[in-house]
Amino acid sequence: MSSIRYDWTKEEILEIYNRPLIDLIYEAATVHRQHHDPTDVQVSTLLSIKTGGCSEDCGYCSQSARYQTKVERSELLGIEEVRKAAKSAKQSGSSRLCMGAAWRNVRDNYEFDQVLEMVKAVYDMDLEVCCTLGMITEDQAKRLAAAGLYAYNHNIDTSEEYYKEIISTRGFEDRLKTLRNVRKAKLTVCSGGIIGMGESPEDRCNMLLALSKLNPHPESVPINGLVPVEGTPLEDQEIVPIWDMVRMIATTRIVLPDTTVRLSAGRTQMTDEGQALCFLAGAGSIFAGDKLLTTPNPETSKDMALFQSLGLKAQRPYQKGEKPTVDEAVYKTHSERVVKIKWSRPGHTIERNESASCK
Ligand code: SAM
Ligand code: DTB
Ligand code: SF4
Repeated sequence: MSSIRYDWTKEEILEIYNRPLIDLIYEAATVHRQHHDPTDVQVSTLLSIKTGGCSEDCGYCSQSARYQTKVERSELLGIEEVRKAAKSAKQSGSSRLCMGAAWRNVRDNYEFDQVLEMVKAVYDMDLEVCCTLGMITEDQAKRLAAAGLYAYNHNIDTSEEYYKEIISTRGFEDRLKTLRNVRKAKLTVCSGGIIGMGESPEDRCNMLLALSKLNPHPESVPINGLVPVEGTPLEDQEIVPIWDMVRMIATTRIVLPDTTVRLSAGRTQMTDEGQALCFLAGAGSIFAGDKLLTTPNPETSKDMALFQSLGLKAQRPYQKGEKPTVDEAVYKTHSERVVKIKWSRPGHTIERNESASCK
């Protein structure tokens, strides 16, 4: 059984990444079998609960307000729309619903209250609930946990060195800070990145090095192949070669043996045989459903046929951890919390102007 290491070096990871592919896949498949059931695949469905109009400038993103893409901005979804999406995700075999919002960070307002209600509603349907809402504070992470959240997705995206080429409106350290806040709330961490943005093999390995320094390692690491979106600065990037995707999945598998490696965006650009190699190299999870957040993904029926051919099965919820408990007292609404703070300042009394409030 390979050990869980937090002391990997750049050189070691790069040496793994550059091995002859045939040896690399063999070793990754061996590690995969030591730590996971290779026929078991965790399947998540994505739901964009707030689309477009984001203030950040992430160079790959269809949802940044800074680029002219075909994505239309929408308001936050209502609870019923979320329940409906969760029901259909469950019926199609997903064990997790991942709700994404095009936000730089979470603000303590009525919209966050609504997200907490969404989390609780999906939790009550016995699905694992994941959110990806941008940067969050420790308090916000704790309120999400109290509402029944199981995982928080926040990608480091690339190496610290290459990060500045892709995003200027927040730093690599900001991403790590949110991951620390997520851990303080005892949520499981989902953090990975994208390949195919013009980064070097060293950048890919340095991203894995940064993930390997997180203690404990993230429970889930998504490896996304860039989906070049018209209107974004990365619209003309070549589709990442399948061999790079397999190499990256295999290297992630070896460096983070206990982690679930998620074969994420970019699957519509791959053949069935290419995806089969990714599963062989240690991918243990996918996003299912014909849409990711704003870009296409393979049809569920196509994925099910692939699972059938490869002898894979979709994992049931909470196979890798306990169902969290809901703490009604902690995930109180913003207005309830604000009132509490306002009237509890020691030594400070506020006179109510009753006649004015009647007017
Ligand atoms: N706003 C939140 C954030 O940035 O954390 C959540 C949503 S964001 C769309 C989630 C992740 O999706 C990004 O960190 C990035 O890794 C991935 N992603 C976004 N656009 C992509 C694209 N065009 N191709 C591949 N991955 C993409
Ligand atoms: C992740 O790493 N990949 C997912 C999920 N986390 C939120 C998102 C992929 C988005 C692909 C581009 C889009 O559909 O907008
Ligand atoms: Fe906004 Fe997230 Fe897209 Fe960056 S990746 S522009 S933070 S939605």
